[in-house]
Amino acid sequence: MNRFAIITGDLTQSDAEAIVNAANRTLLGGGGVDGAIHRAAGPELLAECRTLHGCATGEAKVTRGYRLKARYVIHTVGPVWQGGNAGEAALLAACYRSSLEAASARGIATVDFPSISTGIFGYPVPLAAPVALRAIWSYLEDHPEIQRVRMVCHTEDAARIYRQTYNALFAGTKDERL
Ligand code: AR6
Repeated sequence: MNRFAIITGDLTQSDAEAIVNAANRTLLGGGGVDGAIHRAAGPELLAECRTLHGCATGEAKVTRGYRLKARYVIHTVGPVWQGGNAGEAALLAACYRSSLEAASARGIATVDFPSISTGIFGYPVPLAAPVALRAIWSYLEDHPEIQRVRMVCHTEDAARIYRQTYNALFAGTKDERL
């Protein structure tokens, strides 16, 4: 699939049109990748976020990227891991889907994601990876307007798990649309 890649790096340095922020429901900043994005984007990002009045878990809202290379930030709110029986997988899939829907609606063709919920929110990477990859894959199948999606892992360990999961799920799949 040449419209999707798994890479290791710092999401704040991304050259995609939009990066996705793993935010919380207030959209007013925090630690992890959220803190890094706000530091890199500058205070104008927080000012715009204040106008959005938060975001529900699984949904997404778009702001400009300010001092980032990325023109837009798509803020989504992942589920807090509670053991797996609280609807976490469906909410995590909804984050990826609603972020990509927001990209399509704005004409954004390239999107870079962090591994949503797998830091402070505690979702185990081996359980998050298949949910994330299936959600991205099925969106790309139906939406040719999205030209490139990347999963930007912060560590090699996480990238290895995403790659192994990707190979287990999709090895041998030949679909001209992807
Ligand atoms: N680039 C790419 N990935 C990163 C970066 C970076 N610069 N920094 C961290 N990660 P987290 P969550 C990875 O904790 O679990 C915030 O306080 C990190 O290794 O950022 O969804 C929010 O305000 C992990 O794999 O997000 C919320 O309150 C992944 O990003 C809460 O944390 C997600 O980790 C959200 O928690």
